[in-house]
Amino acid sequence: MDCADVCEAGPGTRPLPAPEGRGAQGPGPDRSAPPPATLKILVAGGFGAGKTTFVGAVSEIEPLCTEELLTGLSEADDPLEGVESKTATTVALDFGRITLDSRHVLYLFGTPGQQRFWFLWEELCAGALGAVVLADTRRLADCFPAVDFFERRGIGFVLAVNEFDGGHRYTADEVREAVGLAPEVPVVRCDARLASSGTRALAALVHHLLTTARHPRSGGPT
Ligand SMILES: Nc1nc2c(ncn2[C@@H]2O[C@H](COP(=O)(O)OP(=O)(O)O)[C@@H](O)[C@H]2O)c(=O)[nH]1
Ligand SMILES: [Mg+2]
Repeated sequence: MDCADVCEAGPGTRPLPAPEGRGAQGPGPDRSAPPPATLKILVAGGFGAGKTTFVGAVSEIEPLCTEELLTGLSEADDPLEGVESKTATTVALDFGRITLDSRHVLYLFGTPGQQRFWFLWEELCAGALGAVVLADTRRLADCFPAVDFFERRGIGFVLAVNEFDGGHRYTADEVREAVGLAPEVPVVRCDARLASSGTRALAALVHHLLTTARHPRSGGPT
């Protein structure tokens, strides 16, 4: 799979501004080389589905995340049923980076899961190549808003089932049916704590985007 294919597959690419500062004279980076293109991918899902964990595991930089400690007061807004071990909540978004090669840099944006932050989603999805929607099978319905959001905008996504300890293990087909996903949307298993597992989910997304770019469905988004 070639990153160049992904860049040509649709929106979500933008040249990075040329770096400033030292190196204008003498040896330095090859300035004749085009700046790397940025690819934007969103990581969405319900509260506690593992978005912050996912971005942190796969990012090559210390992820920028805006976590705050959960308090008794915040529980009214962020119910902890099913995720009682959660001690912090994302109050804006998570941000991480993966350099694919000298020409392509992937930026990951973890969308805030809480309903009160949905207004941010419109901004975040501008120019996005695609999305990973994390699903927690203990609270599967929490991923429905994200699935609806991307389906309505025709943004390609994969559903990554984050298998929490003690959660029931469903087959991909059972999850697909319960969520009402179109047959072409990939359902992948994932452990958001593991970089290798997150990378597999991202690879599945890229593969899906390439496939749909080459064989678009007739009718387009609804
Ligand atoms: N056992 C297990 N715990 C996870 C997994 N992914 C996330 N967690 C934990 O679940 C909690 C919620 O994850 P977080 O990333 O904050 O969820 P977010 O609200 O979607 O950002 C945290 O305590 C994580 O350590 C996973 O795949 N397996
Ligand atoms: Mg979070």
